[in-house]
Amino acid sequence: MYAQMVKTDADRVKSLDEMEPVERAFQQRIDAGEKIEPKEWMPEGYRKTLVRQISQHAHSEVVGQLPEGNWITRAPTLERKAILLAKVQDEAGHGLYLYCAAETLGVSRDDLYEQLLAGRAKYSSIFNYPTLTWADIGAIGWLVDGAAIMNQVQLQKTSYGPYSRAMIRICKEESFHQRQGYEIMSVLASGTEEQKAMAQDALDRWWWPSLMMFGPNDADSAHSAESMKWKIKRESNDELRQRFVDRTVQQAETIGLTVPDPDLKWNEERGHYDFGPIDWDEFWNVVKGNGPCNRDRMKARREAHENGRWVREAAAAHAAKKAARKTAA
Ligand code: BYC
Repeated sequence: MYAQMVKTDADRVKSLDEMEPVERAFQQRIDAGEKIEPKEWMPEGYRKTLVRQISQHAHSEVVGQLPEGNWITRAPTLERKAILLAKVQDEAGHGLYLYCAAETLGVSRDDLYEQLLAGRAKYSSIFNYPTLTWADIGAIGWLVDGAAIMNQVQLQKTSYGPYSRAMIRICKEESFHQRQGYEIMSVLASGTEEQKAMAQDALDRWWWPSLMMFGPNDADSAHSAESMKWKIKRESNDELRQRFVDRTVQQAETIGLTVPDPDLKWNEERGHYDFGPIDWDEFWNVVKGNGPCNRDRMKARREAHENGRWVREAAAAHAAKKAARKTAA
C-alpha cells in the first residue's frame, strides 16, 4: 500500500554537469573517497540527511536500552546480569557518541531530545516490541544487534568523518553484543524442551521485525538514491537485509532452531536465500507510533528525562560557578 504512495529522491539526484561548481567539487571529493569534516562546505541536503539519520540512530540507541533494561533485575545468573548491564551501558554510550556527531552539524542535543520526547523524531521500529521472556534477550543480541551490525559495518566507511569514526567503536561493541545473544540462544536451544521452546518462540516473534530494521525495499526507500550518491549509505537496504538473512539462517540451523518463514529456500542460481514477503503495513504502523510498545517507550523516556532534571540542573549550576570563579581570578 505504502509502496504506491512513496516519493523517492531518485529524480532529485543531479549529474555532475547539472551541479554548481562548489557542489561539483564537493561531489568529486566524495567520489574520490575523501571524508567530509565538520567545518567544510557541504550541500544543505547532505547536512540535513546526516542530522536526520544520525539523530534517529542516536535515539534508537537510547530507546533501545528499554526492552533489555526490563530484564536486568531478572537475569537468570549474576554473570548474565553483569553482562546485560554492561551491554545496556554500551547502548547509552553509543547514543552519546552519535549525539556528539550530530552536534558537529550545528544542531543542539537539547533540540534533538526535545524532538524525541515530543514524539516528532523517529527511532528504530524494532524497539517497539515487548521482551516477554529471557530468550528475548538472546534474540535481541543475536538478531537485533546482528541486523544493526550488518548495517553499521558499511557506515564505518560513510563519507562524514565524525559519523564514520563513531561507527568504528560502535561496531566493535555491537559484534560482542551479537555473540553474547547468540550464546544465550545456543544455551537455551540445547537445554530442556521448555528452554528450547522458549528460544524458538523468541525467534518466531523477533525474526520479521528484525528484517524490517533495514528499512523499506530499495524501490520504496525515500532517501536511498541521494544517500548513496553522497556515500552516506554505502549499501542498500535490500542488499544488507539479504546478507543478514543468508548469515542468520545458517546460524539458526547450527543451533537447531527454525526460521519462521515457509517461503525460505536456498536459491542456487542467485547464491542467496529467497524469503517470504515482509508485512510492510505492520512496519509503517509501528513507525507511525502504533506498535505494541510505542506509548510505553515514550512514557519511560519522558519520565527518565524528568527524573534526571535535577542532575542536569546541578551540573549546569556547578559549571556556571566554576566559570564565574575562573573569570574572577
Ligand atoms: N524504523 O528512505 P529510507 C542499535 C524510516 S539501534 C523506523 O530507507 P534511510 C541497537 C526512515 O527514517 C539500530 N523508521 O531511510 C540499539 C525514513 O523516515 P524519515 C538503529 C525507519 O534513512 C540498542 C523512512 O523510513 N540503526 O543498533 O535512507 C540495542 C524511509 O526510509 C526504519 C540505525 O539507525 C526503521 N527500521 O534508511 C540493540 C542505523 N527504516 O526520516 C541495537 C543508521 C526506515 O524520512 N540508519 N525508517 O521520516 C540507517 O542506516 C538508515 O537510516 C536506515 C533507513 C537504513 C535505517
